[in-house]
Amino acid sequence: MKRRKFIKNATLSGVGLSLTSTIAACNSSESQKEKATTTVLDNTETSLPLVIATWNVPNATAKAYEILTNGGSVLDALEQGCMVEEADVKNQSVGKGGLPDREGQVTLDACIMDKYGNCGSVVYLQNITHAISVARKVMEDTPHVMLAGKGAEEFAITIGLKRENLLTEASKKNWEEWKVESEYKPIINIENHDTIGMLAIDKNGDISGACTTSGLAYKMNGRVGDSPIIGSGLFVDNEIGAAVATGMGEEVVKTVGSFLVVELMRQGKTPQEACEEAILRIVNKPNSNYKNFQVGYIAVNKAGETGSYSIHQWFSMTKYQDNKNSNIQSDFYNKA
Ligand code: SD4
Repeated sequence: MKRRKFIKNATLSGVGLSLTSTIAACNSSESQKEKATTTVLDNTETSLPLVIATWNVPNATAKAYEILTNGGSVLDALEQGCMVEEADVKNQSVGKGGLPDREGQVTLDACIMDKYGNCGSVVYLQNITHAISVARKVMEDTPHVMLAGKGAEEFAITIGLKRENLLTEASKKNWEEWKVESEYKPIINIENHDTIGMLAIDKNGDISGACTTSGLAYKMNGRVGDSPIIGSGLFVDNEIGAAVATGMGEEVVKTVGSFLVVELMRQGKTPQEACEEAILRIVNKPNSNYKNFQVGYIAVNKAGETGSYSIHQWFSMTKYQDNKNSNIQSDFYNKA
């Protein structure tokens, strides 16, 4: 019903796509999926702009949506949306207040990719809250794609960002408690509400994406995850769609997850089907110990259809569209 309304009321702006196909509503269980399946008539277009993000981050999507609806650029929307989470010290998987590595150092990874396929990223960035802004400037102002460590930090200073201590008292306390046992074990969904991957389509139908994180808590010093790796943590192809990952970065990197999701959409899969197949690539590996870690994907295609899927329950996607900000529980693999 809701889906029907969505399609009927769709704003006739943007991509000029003509669909004679079936849109399977995403992020729902099989039965919900069936109920919500609706045939879309020729010339029906999706309502734009549209913003989706990993986890429950309504303030971030609201910021991005506000910028897009006020005529701002999609890169401004993504950057400022991500900055909301980076600045929130209560969020312990991104920016200031992020949980540190084993040595007590907070190190950030981030990347951004635009509609032309340009991209920028930073890895092992310290003492700078807004890693996403640095990634954007790497893309826009340098001949490179990726800057790491000290070089990234020095570059951040040249673009006017300030050094600050990212280790808050709360995160320091958590780290000190962890040190008592020093047992490294990924905690499923510890990232909830925090690490942010965001995809947006502007009113012209152009897609871009961004991702920012402090990575896995208590990682080895020097460890870099999937989030700043173009193709793994994030991939955008403005002809097809975009995807972004969250969770155990090592597993995402091994399957070049976000690129895989986009390529599966290129082959005709819906965003939902593509996210599901990318998760299956991980869990169906021989000797996969998927029960011990979480991975989640969200994706959007050029028609504005979205999808999300994870290994375990409680992953969710925040979606802002048609002036409505909603958090949608993701369907998941491990129902045992
Ligand atoms: C990483 N993928 O560093 C990140 C962590 C993450 O939600 O996304 N957490 O592996």
